[in-house]
Amino acid sequence: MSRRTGAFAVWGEVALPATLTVADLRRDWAQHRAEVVFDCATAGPQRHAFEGPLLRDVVAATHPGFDPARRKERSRFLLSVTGGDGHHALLSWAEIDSDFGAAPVLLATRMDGEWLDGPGTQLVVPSDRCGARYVSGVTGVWIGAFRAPRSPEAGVTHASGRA
Ligand SMILES: Nc1nc2c(c(=O)[nH]1)N[C@H]1C(S)=C(S)[C@@H](COP(=O)(O)O)O[C@H]1N2
Ligand SMILES: [Mo]
Repeated sequence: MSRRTGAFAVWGEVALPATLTVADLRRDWAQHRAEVVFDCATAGPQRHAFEGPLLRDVVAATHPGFDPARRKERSRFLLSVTGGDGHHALLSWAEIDSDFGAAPVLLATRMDGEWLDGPGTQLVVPSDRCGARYVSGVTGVWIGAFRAPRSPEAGVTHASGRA
């Protein structure tokens, strides 16, 4: 069966994976507005007005596998946002976490007054100068901890404790 139009998965190291539509994004979370300008190497600068919930609010509802009280643990998580055409971009959880970068990244429900129910939600990264992470037609948002490869230097142990 093909996915519902505009539906996307929120999955990974989460307790409550979800399949959401643009209608869900509009109904279940506070909507924010962002007027943005981003540059594209091929198409030049573009200006758009987006509305939608904060990515961090939507992902938090799936209960990512970190202790919300432990900032150091949260700082190890990454997100990968994928479009239907295979384009995908990474963010770090710390970029959008209100205790770290607090970037107001959106999953848009509307662009320039047009609803995105048909094309699907679009990632909006107002702090980016380049348009590459404005992933459109989002089909998946993955979140999980990044585990660095072992250092070639022997005997390096992992730090622990509170940040
Ligand atoms: N799904 C998807 N989203 C994407 C891209 C893409 O190739 N696929 N290109 C990105 C780039 S490079 C830019 S500049 C912006 C705007 O691209 P557009 O002018 O093609 O909409 O969309 C971004 N979002
Ligand atoms: Mo671009």
